[in-house]
Amino acid sequence: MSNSQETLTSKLLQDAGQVLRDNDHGHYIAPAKNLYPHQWLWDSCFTAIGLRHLDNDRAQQEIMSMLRGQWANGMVPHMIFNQDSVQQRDWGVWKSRLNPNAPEDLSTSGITQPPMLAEAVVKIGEQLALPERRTWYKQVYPQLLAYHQWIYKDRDPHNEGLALLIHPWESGLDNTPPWMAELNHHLLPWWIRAIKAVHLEPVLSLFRTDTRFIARAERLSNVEAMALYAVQRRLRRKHYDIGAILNHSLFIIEDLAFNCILARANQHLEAIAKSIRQDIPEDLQKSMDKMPKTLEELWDPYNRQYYPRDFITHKLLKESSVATLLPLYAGTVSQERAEVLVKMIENEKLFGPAYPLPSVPLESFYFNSKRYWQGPTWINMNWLIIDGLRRYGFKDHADVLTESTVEMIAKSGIAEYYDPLTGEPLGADDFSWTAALAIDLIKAKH
Ligand code: 2M8
Repeated sequence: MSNSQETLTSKLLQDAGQVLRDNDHGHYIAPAKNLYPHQWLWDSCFTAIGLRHLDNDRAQQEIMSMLRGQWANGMVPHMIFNQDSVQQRDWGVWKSRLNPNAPEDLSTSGITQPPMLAEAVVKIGEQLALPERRTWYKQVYPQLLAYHQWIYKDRDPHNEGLALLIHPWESGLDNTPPWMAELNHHLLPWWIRAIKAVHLEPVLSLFRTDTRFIARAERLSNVEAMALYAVQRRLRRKHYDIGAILNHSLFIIEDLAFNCILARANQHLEAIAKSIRQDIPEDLQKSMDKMPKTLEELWDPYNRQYYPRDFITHKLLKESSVATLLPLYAGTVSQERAEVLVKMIENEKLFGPAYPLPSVPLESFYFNSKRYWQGPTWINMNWLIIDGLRRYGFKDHADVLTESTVEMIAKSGIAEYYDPLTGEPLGADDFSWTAALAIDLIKAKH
């Protein structure tokens, strides 16, 4: 590493630490100021993964703080709301206590997010000597186990070995093309269709708060944003009860990103259980064992890539996104398949622009280098894919992607996402998981 690169890296480490301190609300670290004042599930996990290098106790606290929100049925909600009065509007929207499983003493959302918890628990454990690591594992295991049991019980009603999602927010890739294509083709509420038909979409801006903080071109379109709220309201009307939702909702997807992360989370859960000499309950083990085979059902032999699947029709939803590459992170696919995915990363027309990895391949109809999950490069996706590349033995690819990612952040600042063509920072400034994962990418490499 040259002297100037070393200076840039050490400046980035300092800035990243500062971002985490600035976004710290005491018991949790918010994703960013203004736009994201609450605690989000996978944000806290990614944040803890980086934070462990600075303060492992605080990283443990971040996980325990997220687990405060766990529902009585085991679900870990995707958000715990900031209790300040200014933020009341947000939890008023959810009214999660309509469901008897929701906690009494704090307000949460009524859906989940990708299960990154087990990964964060293991990464924190790596910082500890064996006896302390076991103590840490024992502390979190009951809640982690309950979460995985809930995933299979509530979200795999047909025992397929794949989890279903009921809202795009659960995928974490909010306006990702496969979900948006489904929404547009079949599921827009009549009032949004009517507004579209008479070209009155701009009026919808009046109902949005996110675009007060972030340029409109960098967020979801008005129709997408309103449609996602409409889906949330439908879930609220069903009191977030999965039985009632499955009876009525058509918007149910076996999401690729979520299931790849679940596959890896299962491996971690098994390792945690083994280390503290616990047996995974038989039902859960049976469900988890289905994973390598069922993930393979999402492979499309014609386009030679993985896709999410419609839960009801079992049709693959053939819109590509960065999730296509996440089977690398899952670690359950064959070396041959992994090589096909690596070729897609190398391809300049797909995932290989100047500042990879774009959240949608460049040749996709949906690609827009600035629009949220429809083109920009996101650091959490890079982190997951780098981790997968290493485990499949693509060390050079992992190193190159790590370097380009760290350089882009050092050059452009700690943003929520980046333009994959220019490296320009987009979305919120001083974004926590970008800061934390930059720290982890730098520290894990040296
Ligand atoms: C974004 O999602 C939230 C809704 O959950 C939003 O748009 O307000 C996504 O990028 C999601 O992955 C992330 O966890 C969240 C907070 O950073 O923001």
